[in-house]
Amino acid sequence: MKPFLATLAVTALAVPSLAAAALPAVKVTDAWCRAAPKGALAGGCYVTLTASADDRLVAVETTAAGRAEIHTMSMAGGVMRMRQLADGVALPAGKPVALKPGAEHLMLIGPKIALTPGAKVALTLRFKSAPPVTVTAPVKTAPTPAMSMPMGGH
Ligand SMILES: [Cu+2]
Repeated sequence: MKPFLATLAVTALAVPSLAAAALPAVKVTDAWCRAAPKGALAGGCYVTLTASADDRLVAVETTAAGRAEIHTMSMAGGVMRMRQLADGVALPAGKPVALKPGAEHLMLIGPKIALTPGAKVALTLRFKSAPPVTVTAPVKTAPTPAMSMPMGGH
């Protein structure tokens, strides 16, 4: 059976156009990172994700920080709390999912660059099904006044 399977694999690679049409994809728009004071221990980044088929954002990577995590923010007993989403964010087919301040967001832990307006942060987003997407998120000051939040104001 082995030679037969190998032939199949080669055939599949030889017709990338057919394979590409069926591949799920996630469109990433409106990527930005919130400006943070010099020496901040963490910073938030935000994107809008639109998946072509049901998918899930499972990880984020960047060279601009020690590591990056997917967080959610919620109110618990009148206190704003943030926690890491171990299983990521669900992306229903065709529905734009906005990661935004006060809700789901990407968190840069230990930024290696100054998060000042005009700086750029390259983010690689990994999905359950779709291939990874790398975007460049400009650093901007928040469009709305920053809410007071625990864990260092991010
Ligand atoms: Cu966070």
